[in-house]
Amino acid sequence: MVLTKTAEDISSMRIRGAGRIARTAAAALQEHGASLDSETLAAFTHEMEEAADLLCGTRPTAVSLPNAVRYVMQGVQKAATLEEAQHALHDRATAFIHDSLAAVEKIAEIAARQIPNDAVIMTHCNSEAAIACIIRAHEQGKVREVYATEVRPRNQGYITIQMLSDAGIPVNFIVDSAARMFMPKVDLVITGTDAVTANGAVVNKIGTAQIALCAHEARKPFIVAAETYKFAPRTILGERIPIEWRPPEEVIGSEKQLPPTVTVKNPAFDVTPPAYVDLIVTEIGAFAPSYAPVVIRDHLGWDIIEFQKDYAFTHHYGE
Ligand code: RI2
Repeated sequence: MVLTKTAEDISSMRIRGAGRIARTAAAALQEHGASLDSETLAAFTHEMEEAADLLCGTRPTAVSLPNAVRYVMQGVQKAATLEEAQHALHDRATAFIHDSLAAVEKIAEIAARQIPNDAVIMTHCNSEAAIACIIRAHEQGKVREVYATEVRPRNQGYITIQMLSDAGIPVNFIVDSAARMFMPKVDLVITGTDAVTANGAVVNKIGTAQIALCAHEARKPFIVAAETYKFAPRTILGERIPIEWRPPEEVIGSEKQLPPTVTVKNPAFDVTPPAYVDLIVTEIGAFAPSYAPVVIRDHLGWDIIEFQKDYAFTHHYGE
């Protein structure tokens, strides 16, 4: 029950943000495992694998989700007894949630060193990792103001401006299409990410790529805050990150009738090429995007490629 509700909440974006989705999935697996009365290891593993499939099918782009599920499920899959599997599931979910929160803290600490005094920062969408960096720099007295975008169509920018305001940070709220106009006024851009590929491309909320392009044009650093579990192992094999397409109603509302020849296209994410990314800040350090394959090899492990199945995503709207 908790599992189904969690899956629905992630799908509908009541629970959103790549890190939060990952932690919520880990907690849902933990709760689900504790609620099962399976009598054998095989039955328990089967039920848990079904739960893992359900969660991984909710949203296709944020790789934090399958990475978290894989980490937790490895405890079940490597266990020799039912009791061992139950304990490993519990311990791994707890560890993932703890490590995820600790990673955000560490990223904030590392990124704050990259932020100059009296900084004007632009951010896009609502990323707990990116906001943690800005707040940490603010606590060090280094932030003059932030430009935060609206983030059509789901308006996650409203969450961002509330969080920044709660932290006492002056904010300029702008529509997405004003990013280029204000870019000359900012010192750097910081965003989060839903996935980093093996070649260092950053998959993030729609609109990120054009902001990165504007930053590149204006020679302003484009910095990405990314826990290591945002890196996508299967991209080592040349696989592409699927881009989630969401319903037209998010863009036009449910009441509006469109003219008959009009189709709404609503991709939720875009891909920023590594050439437009200056720095990726993780909990293990800050580096250029070209370091991405090393992170995948050393911090996620090649065996992750074996584990991940092809989770079919059925909610395609448009293409
Ligand atoms: P944190 C969000 O996706 C945004 O694209 C955000 O930049 C990214 O997750 C990372 O967020 P959505 O769930 O993990 O709003 O840094 O579609 O919070």
